[in-house]
Amino acid sequence: MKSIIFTHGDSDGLCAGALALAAFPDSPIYFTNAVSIMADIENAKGFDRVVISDIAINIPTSGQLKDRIDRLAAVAEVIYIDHHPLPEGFKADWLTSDLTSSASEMTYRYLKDRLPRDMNRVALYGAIGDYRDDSLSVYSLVQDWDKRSLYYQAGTLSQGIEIGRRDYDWKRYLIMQLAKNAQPSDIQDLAKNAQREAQSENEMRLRVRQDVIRMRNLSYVLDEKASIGKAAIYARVYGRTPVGLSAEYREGRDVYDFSLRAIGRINLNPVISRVAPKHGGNGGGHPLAAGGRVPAGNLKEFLRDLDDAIGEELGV
Ligand SMILES: [Mn+2]
Repeated sequence: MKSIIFTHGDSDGLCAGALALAAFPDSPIYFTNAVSIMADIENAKGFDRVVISDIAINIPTSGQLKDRIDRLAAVAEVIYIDHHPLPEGFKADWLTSDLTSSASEMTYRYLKDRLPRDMNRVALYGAIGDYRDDSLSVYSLVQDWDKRSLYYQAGTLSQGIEIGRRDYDWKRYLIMQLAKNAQPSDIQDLAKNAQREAQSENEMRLRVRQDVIRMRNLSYVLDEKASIGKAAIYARVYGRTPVGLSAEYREGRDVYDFSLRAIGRINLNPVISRVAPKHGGNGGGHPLAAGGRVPAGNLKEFLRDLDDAIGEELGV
């Protein structure tokens, strides 16, 4: 059977892809996302098995995507594994969805019979990389390992891929190494990049501590030239608000890309999907981690509105 794998380029996506590759050796690997999947899926023509992991189903294109994959599923085995929120009422036989788990853990469990048990280590790197390492089901796998060594490896992977984010040949090589259960610390360039990234993250953290602007429920920083997700965490911490945001100006498009991180009882996904479009933008994500894009001219107004909306959501 000829298989093909589509996955995301973050650490959860890499690990899910590596598990799929270990189960179905020699499959070609494509990196995609919720937007590009519509075009990329055409590459699945002629394959008997199609694995798609860690790719969210976008609301605006969900109908089209379902049609396309239904047609594919009529002639091939389709395994679609994802943990992002689904469009309302979305159902498909080919879909495995769980909002509380990582795509890597789900892929491991789905393909378990085809994988050596030791490969659960790769699933754990992905779960840790996606902050989905606090469930009971993950904990039962963590017990197979020394926790300190495990987190060192997971950290090396997620830090190491912050450098060379768009180098997909490099990421394909990483998937092949992970599929062999190679340790991230033994992949030389990855380990070196992780060390560099740790250093620049620390410098960024100190900058954010200086630069953070605090609103009532939201603290933010702009153009920190670092991972916007991590800068959002430190904005939240040093701004001492439940939500942190980091935004970065994108020259060519005259927009800001932003990332949000929260703690406590809030669901950022509906808040962002409501507020961003009011300012000509879009966005969404998970309860405690979300992101999106707004036109540069509307940023300040968007932030004020968002601050209010978070307040309403929190009932303060
Ligand atoms: Mn992902």
